[in-house]
Amino acid sequence: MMHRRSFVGAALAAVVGSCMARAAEVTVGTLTFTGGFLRASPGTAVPGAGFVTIINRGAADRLVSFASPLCARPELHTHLTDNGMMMMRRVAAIDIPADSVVELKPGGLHLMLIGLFAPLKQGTAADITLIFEQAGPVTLHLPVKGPGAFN
Ligand SMILES: [Cu+2]
Repeated sequence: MMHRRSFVGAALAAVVGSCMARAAEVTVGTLTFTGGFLRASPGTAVPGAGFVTIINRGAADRLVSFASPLCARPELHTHLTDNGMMMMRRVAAIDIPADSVVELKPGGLHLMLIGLFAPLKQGTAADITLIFEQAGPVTLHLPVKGPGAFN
């Protein structure tokens, strides 16, 4: 199973990896990942974006970075409004409070794939490895949806 190594460090690795790797929802330890997707990007000049909802049924954790073979510079971003202008800002980490749901979604927190090596084509899928302070790395196989997709 090619995505098995995604679930490094989790006690449930074998169980989860064998049957859930390609499903829309993945659970690793106390974290469940659902509704993840990337947005199609027509070229490589504009960064790609990724989104996923993280459900935490355990103690607090933090998303500290992510890794991807798709781009040179993966960054965690948020949106904020400055003088009525919607802008994106890099954040050092994303807090995942205990027993919480944290949504990475268009217009809010997101994964920014800067320096794409190739266009992200709708209908394909790609691996994104989220790196948590406590849970460690978790690789998700995310579908690439249309450039304006909201979920
Ligand atoms: Cu961004």
